[in-house]
Amino acid sequence: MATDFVKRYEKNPILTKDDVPYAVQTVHNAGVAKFLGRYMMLFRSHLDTGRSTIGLAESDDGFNFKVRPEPFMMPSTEPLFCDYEEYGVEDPRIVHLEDAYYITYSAYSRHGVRIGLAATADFESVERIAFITQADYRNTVIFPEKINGRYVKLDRPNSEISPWSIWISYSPDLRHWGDSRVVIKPVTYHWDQMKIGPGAPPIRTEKGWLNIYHGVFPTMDGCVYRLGAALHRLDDPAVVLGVGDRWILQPEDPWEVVGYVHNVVFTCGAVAEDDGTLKLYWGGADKVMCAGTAVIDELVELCLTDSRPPL
Ligand code: BMA
Repeated sequence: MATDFVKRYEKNPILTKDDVPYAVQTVHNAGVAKFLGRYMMLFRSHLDTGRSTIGLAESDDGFNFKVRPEPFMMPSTEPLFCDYEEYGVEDPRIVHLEDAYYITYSAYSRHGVRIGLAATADFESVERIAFITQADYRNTVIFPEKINGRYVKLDRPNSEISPWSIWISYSPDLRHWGDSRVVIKPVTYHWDQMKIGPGAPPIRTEKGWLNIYHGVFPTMDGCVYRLGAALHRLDDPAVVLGVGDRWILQPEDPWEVVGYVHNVVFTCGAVAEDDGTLKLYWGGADKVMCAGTAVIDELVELCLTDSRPPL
C-alpha cells in the first residue's frame, strides 16, 4: 500500500500575501472548484485588524493562480447577516450542486461562530442565502448531490463535553437541517485525538464518498494539524465504511511548520480530475496556500484496508 499519499507541488507555496493586490497578512484555507474548465479558488485572508475576508483567485492549470483586484466576500452589511459576521468570514468551502456553486463559510461575531451559506452562478456576484447552523459550528461541507431526495452536510459542532467530532445532517431545501447524528469521533492517543473536522466537500468514488478531514493532536509545543481520509457509503453516508488509521499529510515544508500558526496543514478544497487523481489544496501554517496531488484509489484503499474505528 502507498504510504506517501500526497505529492506536493514542486513550486509550493502557490499563493502568498505578496500575490494579493490589496493589503492582507495571510492567504490560506481556500475552497477550490472547477468552473467552465478553470479553477476558482476562494481563499481566506487576515487583514491587519486580525479579522478575515475571502478573496478570489483563478487558474487555468490548478497551480498558477491570479488574484482578482477586490475581495470576493467581506463581512456582510446586510441586516440579516451583519450581526453574525462582524468579526469576519473564514474558511470557505465550494460545492457545485445542481446549477449553482454553493459556499459554506464560518461567520464570526460576538455571538460565536456559525456557518453561512452563499451561492454564486458565475464567480462575479455572490448572494447570501441563510445561516445553516447556530453557534458554535465550523467546517461545514455539503455533498455535491442529493442523496435519497435530501441534501446532506457534514460539520463539526464545538463541544466541551465530547471530543469535537464530525456530524451528518439532512435538509429538504439547503436552509433547514435536521436528523443529525455523529459519524466520526477522534481516537484517544492518535494523531487526531483532540478534534476533527470535515475538510474538502466529499468526493464521489466508485466505493464511497471520500471525505478528507483534518485532525488535531495537542503537544507541549502547541497543536499539530494534519489531514486524513474517511469513506462514507454512497447511498447512506451516515454509514462510515472506513477511516484511514494514518494521516495523509502533515506539516513538513518550512511554510507549513512556521507561519501565523505553526504546524498546520488545513484543507477546505480538493478537485477530482478525470484521470483518477485529486488536486488537494491546503493552507500552510495559516499563512500561505499549498497544493499537491493524490491518487484517489490509494486514499480509498487506505480507508478500506487500514481503518481505525469511526466512533
Ligand atoms: C482552526 C481554524 C482554522 C485554522 C486552524 C489552525 O481552529 O481556526 O481556520 O486553520 O485552527 O489555526
